[in-house]
Amino acid sequence: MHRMFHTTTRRRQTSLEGMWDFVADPQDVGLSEGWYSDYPMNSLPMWVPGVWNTTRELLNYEGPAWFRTRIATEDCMAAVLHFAAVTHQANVWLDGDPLGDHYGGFLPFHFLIPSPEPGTHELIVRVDNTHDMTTTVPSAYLDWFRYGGIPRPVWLDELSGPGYIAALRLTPVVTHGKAVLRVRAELMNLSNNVLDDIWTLYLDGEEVRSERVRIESGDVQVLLFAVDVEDVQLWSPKTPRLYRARLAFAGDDCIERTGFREIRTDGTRLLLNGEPLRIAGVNRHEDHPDWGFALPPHLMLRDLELVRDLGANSIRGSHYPNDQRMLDLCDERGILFMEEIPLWGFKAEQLRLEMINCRTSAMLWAMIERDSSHPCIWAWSVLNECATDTPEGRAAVEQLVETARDADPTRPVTFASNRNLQDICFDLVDVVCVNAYYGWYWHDMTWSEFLEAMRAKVGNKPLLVTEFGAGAIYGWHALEPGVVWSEEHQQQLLMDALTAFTERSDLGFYIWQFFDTRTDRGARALQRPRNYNNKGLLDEYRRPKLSYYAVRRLLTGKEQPET
Ligand code: ADA
Repeated sequence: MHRMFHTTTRRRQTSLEGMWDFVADPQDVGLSEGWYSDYPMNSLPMWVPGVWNTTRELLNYEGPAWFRTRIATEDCMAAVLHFAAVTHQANVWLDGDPLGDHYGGFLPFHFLIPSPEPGTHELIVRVDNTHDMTTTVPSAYLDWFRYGGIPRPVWLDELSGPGYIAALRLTPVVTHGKAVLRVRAELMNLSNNVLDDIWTLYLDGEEVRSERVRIESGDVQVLLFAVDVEDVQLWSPKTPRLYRARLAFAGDDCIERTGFREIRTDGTRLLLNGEPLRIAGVNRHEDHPDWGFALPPHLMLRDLELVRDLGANSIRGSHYPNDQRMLDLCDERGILFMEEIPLWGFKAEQLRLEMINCRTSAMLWAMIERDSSHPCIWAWSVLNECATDTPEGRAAVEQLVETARDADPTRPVTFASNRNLQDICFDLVDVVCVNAYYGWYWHDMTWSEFLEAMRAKVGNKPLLVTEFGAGAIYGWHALEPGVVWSEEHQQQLLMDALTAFTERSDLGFYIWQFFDTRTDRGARALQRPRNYNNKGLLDEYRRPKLSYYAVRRLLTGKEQPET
């Protein structure tokens, strides 16, 4: 399932999860040799959704690769082929004909296939995970692994028509306890005749709005409206009340889920439903040694159980739009989420490039379009550790913040800086986020001095330390203090930071990071033993280090279990 709930009652939905055929194309000859209609014989089996890097001989493969599967359609008016994510460039053919392409490794896309012939069809996808310094987002400079593949679900919807709901976007808004659901939908007429029919929106099974529309053959009608939700039950971490919205139109329907809560800033504070909210969170990559970033839902759930056990109330989905099922689970469990686009570590000269600007704005728009219904998302983050101490950085932040506010005026917008006291963009955002590694990379100030200086710079705005941490190799111990990579030293540095944070009432935080993650072998390989970023509270198999228990004690008062 591509979500944690059923998304339709009308469409015939087929998951394309399974073993697909796979051929790597290191010489990049597939396009000129026409592999889209003449697929090579020497294929390997490859699990979808998955990344090819979990196949031993392909661990470090970067470049184009070709996937193939077969899909079966019955008699229908149209079919829609959905990809929840392909990393990073996808070109898609059906029976040798191009369906289209998409760039952006963490966001969904789909193709409408009008009146497909009943029977079996050959689906071929060319995937390219090449990273470079001038056109791709993320770039080739990274501190996570360059996985490639089709890491999230692929599925086919068959439509009986004549109506097709081509898009449904919900934005829940609460102001002073009054709830409104903003709806944007696209209705299409698939038939050859004029369609004169009624659409209806249901909330938790009750009809809340219905209207007649008249749509010419092949045309699309955009619906844009808001409905008041009376006697709303608010979503909160303690009572994560969700509502089910169903839009029905002329033989089609779409189901989405949402929750109503108010999130706003008030001076240095964040308020959730009018109550002060203190973020105590963890940074989490989508990563596991056996799955890369194609985590199956039961592992997402397990991670969330550990977040809960730790006593954290939020996840920063560093550093890209997460699988939507993870957000569904956070909605259900009342875990807040900060979501980000993968604009990571870009320098001024890269931020000047037209291609980068276009791609990042498109990603930000698409992320918000996909996720505005999720009550767990409390902030959009537009970048991480870019040159926000330069005019190019400022121009990029200006453009991205404007895009985010246009796409969703209801949530705070932020970015994560490591330019900190030199940053020139904090006035552009609602919440200031800084990454700082005192005691690990940095030694020029104490935490208290840094936080004091940051507060003076930022003034009357919420301030979060979105990253801080230290590395430790799981199971590596030292009696003496200060031994780098020991669990004891990591614990000491994290506690030093958290003690300084808890002395202040005006600060939220996200620990870097929840568990160890496989990382790039590039520039920083010598600072990354095992080719892992070892700053996890847990190791990559989610085995706890001393820091896990120390943070848990601080956040929940719970002691380390006796073994
Ligand atoms: C940065 C970056 C993280 C990670 C971290 C580290 O702050 O945002 O992705 O690379 O540093 O471990 O050094």
